[in-house]
Amino acid sequence: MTGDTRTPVTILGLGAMGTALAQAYLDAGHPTTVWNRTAAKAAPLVAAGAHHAENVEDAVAASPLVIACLLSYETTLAALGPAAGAVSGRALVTLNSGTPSGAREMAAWATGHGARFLDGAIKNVPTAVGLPDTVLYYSGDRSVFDEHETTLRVMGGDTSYLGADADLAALYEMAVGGTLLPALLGFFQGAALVTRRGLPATSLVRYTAKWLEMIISVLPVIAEEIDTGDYTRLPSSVGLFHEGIAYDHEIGVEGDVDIAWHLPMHDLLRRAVEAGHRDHSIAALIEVLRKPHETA
Ligand code: FVH
Repeated sequence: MTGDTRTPVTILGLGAMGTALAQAYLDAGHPTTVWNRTAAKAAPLVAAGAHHAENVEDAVAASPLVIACLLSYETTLAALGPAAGAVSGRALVTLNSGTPSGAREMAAWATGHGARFLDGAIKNVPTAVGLPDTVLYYSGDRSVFDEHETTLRVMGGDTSYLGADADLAALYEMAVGGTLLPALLGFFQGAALVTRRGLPATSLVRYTAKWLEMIISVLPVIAEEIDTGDYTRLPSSVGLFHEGIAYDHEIGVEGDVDIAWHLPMHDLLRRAVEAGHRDHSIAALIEVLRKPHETA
């Protein structure tokens, strides 16, 4: 295949992620148009062969596939405003973080102006763009995914379509992303403890990585317990974690670290015990985390 036969792509937003996406398309030989609010950020990509559009309307008009990677749905809507007349008939893909309601608003704007809309999420860092196992998932207009799947895979090989509801990708983006900060905080607490003892944080990595692998190994069982409401399979009970509350407080004092981030989790554990889940698997915490549906 020659470069001429590859789908022209426009990238809107040249932050860390948008720049990596544009570079991936240039590397893959796609005619690539770029636009950014702060135009100076386009210079390295132009030097690498990208076409720089002076305004967002020209950027949208330049390609059948327009990929926006701005900060949020709000900033994407604001940036695309002047291009409202140009999006009709084009495939518009958004790749920012945000909530499902933001995705629905974005989808309503895009389809209301005649665009074929696909929302997506990239679950990795900019340096992982283009790698075979980099995860991206999409939802919305299936025809956009089917028509441009090969082109979308340039951004990451582990690419999938979740469904026709435009807000599904944002739902999964938030649902998967929720693990990140608690997991990192756990590592930071461990690093605070060992560095206070004069040991390097790097000495933890091997063991924490194994611990994370263990968590990965039990996720399927935990998920099945949640889906069935039968919290009897995983042999790690709410009661066991409840006992551990005391250790968190003790290590906070002994290691001189702030354990305040544990307190809401301790509260969940206490409420789960009060609700009768002491002998249930830790997956039963979802019963106190998930608020009851309000009836209208
Ligand atoms: N970077 C990462 O590791 C994560 C990985 C997972 C997914 N996220 C999400 O991707 C979106 C973009 O992230 P980013 O890393 O590219 O973000 P920045 O480097 O901060 O660039 C932000 C771009 O958005 C433009 N922008 C912001 N506000 C406006 C606005 N009002 N109008 C027009 N453009 C706007 C900004 O333009 P400028 O400041 O350069 O002029 C950048 O192009 C994000 O949702 C992550 O959560 C990345």
